[in-house]
Amino acid sequence: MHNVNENNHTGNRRGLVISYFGNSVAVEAEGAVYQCHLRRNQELPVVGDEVIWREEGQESYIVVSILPRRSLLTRGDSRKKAKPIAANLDALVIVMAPPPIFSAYLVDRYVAAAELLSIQPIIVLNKTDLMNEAAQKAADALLDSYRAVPYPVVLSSIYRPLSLNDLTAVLAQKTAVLVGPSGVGKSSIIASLSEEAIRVGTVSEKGAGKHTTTATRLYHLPGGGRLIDSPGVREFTLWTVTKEEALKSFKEFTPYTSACKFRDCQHLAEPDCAVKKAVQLGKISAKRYESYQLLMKEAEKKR
Ligand SMILES: Nc1nc2c(ncn2[C@@H]2O[C@H](COP(=O)(O)OP(=O)(O)OP(=O)(O)O)[C@@H](O)[C@H]2O)c(=O)[nH]1
Ligand SMILES: [Mg+2]
Ligand SMILES: [Zn+2]
Repeated sequence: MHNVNENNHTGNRRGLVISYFGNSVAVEAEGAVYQCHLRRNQELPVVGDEVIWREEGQESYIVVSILPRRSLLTRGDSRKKAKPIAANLDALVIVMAPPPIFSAYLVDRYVAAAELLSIQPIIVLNKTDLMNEAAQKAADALLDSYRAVPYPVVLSSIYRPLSLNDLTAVLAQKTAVLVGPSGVGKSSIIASLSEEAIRVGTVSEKGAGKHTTTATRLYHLPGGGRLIDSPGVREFTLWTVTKEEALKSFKEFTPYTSACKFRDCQHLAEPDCAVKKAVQLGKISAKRYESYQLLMKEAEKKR
């Protein structure tokens, strides 16, 4: 928070938003972090934003503007207003724990969000150390729906450090946000991958009990790449997905849709639907199709 180059104190500088506090943000620039205030009428920066900022008075900093965003992930809060979570993402890491926590529907909501933002969804099943052989088989069957699309699937446990290598490989040089229910191990995974996260104290010491994340924060990976930790989702309604969006976001349907009898087929009750036929033949996961039907039903209600 100190040592601003004296020659630069009137000049605009560029930085990366690593944390957000309501009326200020932490901006990282050339290895240092500056707490920058926000003006009342300015567009709010979010974690992952590249911003222009400057010093305004002694050790007082302000955000001047936000550089254009590559992507912006939002979620609906209780008032059904879109609430931004993070910007400039390349990947969405969807973290789950073994059943009964695992929710295919929630995974599919996130996958749809990633597809609509054109960012890479990665599905992580964490806490695999808690599963016996039978549970592992059942989990593998669930995950096959995603491998078939294909989406990257990683089985991990923070007690088996090697299991995180696949994740590190997929995330190299990328900016990714970890999302998923509270307690699945998002912060623990980040702490296993980033020394910086341990220093900041993103998780409590092993066995010291629960330490729920309350603020979104960005961490650097040692080999390049950035991981954003976010609070676990408590509400189930994440986004208002329209029918058009739901139709677009199941990308494994695409090779079949041109063979549907109706050009505007929604793959629900229509006759001669090639998507439904593919589901019956096991070429499209029945579980994924079930999520699709639920999303379409939800979209119908919101019209
Ligand atoms: N057995 C086991 N426990 C784990 C694993 N990963 C995390 N945990 C434990 O699960 C608990 C919750 O982990 P967190 O990392 O805080 O979970 P989170 O997803 O960040 O939760 P929120 O911040 O509330 O969203 C902690 O007690 C961790 O030690 C794992 O791979 N195996
Ligand atoms: Mg956490
Ligand atoms: Zn169809």
